[in-house]
Amino acid sequence: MLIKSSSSHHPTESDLTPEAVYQDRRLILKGLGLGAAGLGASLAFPAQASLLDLFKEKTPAVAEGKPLNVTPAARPEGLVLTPYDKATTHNNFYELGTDKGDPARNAHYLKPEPWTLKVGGEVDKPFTLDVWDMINKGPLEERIYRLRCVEAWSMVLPWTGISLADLIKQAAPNSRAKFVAFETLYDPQQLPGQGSSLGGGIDYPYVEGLRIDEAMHPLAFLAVGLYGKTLPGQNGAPIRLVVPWKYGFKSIKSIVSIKLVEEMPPTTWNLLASNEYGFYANVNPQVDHPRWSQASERFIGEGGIFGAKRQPTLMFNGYGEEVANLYQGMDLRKWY
Ligand SMILES: Nc1nc2c(c(=O)[nH]1)N[C@H]1C(S)=C(S)[C@@H](COP(=O)(O)O)O[C@H]1N2
Ligand SMILES: [Mo]
Repeated sequence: MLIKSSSSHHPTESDLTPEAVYQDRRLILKGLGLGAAGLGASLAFPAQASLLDLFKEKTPAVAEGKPLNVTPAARPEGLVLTPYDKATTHNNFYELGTDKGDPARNAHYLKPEPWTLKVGGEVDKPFTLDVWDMINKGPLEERIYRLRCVEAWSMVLPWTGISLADLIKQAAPNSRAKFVAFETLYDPQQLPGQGSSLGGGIDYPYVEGLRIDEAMHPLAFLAVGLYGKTLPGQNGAPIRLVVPWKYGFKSIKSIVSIKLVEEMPPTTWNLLASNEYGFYANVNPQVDHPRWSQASERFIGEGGIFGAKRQPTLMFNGYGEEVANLYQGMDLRKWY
């Protein structure tokens, strides 16, 4: 039996600070500290008044996507899905604001149509994908995946999309291709947080990466839809990565570039705080975040995050049988 006494544990801020604050990644960002500034994040910024007004104008609206041509996946027994309205109003997309409701409020700035995605780097056949052509032609498939944010909340979502490996294979990677680097659109007109402190002071564009064997794993997915409809802006329209065994920040949104590279590419949250966010970021209940435990999570269902029941976090977010072999012989404490 596992008995956790608080004294045997390193002292965590959870004993002193409300959960919403201590699991707040914004606290490490430039211009923010513990206390009032952290709580009133966007208001505490000396932001341009006009832009701030724009941001507060609209209340978070539930997104309306266009129906996609996809056969629904079987609903797995015993897994409750996060409702569409929760999945589209509780988001992390800092380029559209750092509060959970900001991305839904500000998604109207993002114009996902038309959209091109470049696939290149260490490949024999680089190409530019017309994303809407791909969406319209299909075939698309639906996958129901768990999503576990590093902030210790989780969802279960039905994504529509294509396998990442299938797309990468079309570019014919050469023998120097060891990693895959992903990049979000850079356009402060469409992603206003990129041009002001409302984006948390992060250096944009948001970048992410995978080792090539991770990227080629059959579970790695490029989503173009949610609940059988086109992806809302706040969820990363029109195309975003979904890597279900890793913390949510690996699942980069609104991507314009996929580049095969030789060296491990830089990744946004690792650049910001390398002691808190590693390159691998595999969901691991045994390796705590320096500021909070990763042993359990709040599942966002009908009731939203407040009052949501805690449930144990699963190794590799429940996908260990499929992916554990990718990390054989690696010390997952070191390679967090
Ligand atoms: N470009 C970009 N991609 C991003 C983020 C972001 O801020 N910018 N946030 C990440 C984080 S922390 C999470 S948990 C997921 C959230 O996806 P969702 O809002 O669709 O649930 O998106 C990830 N992708
Ligand atoms: Mo996240």
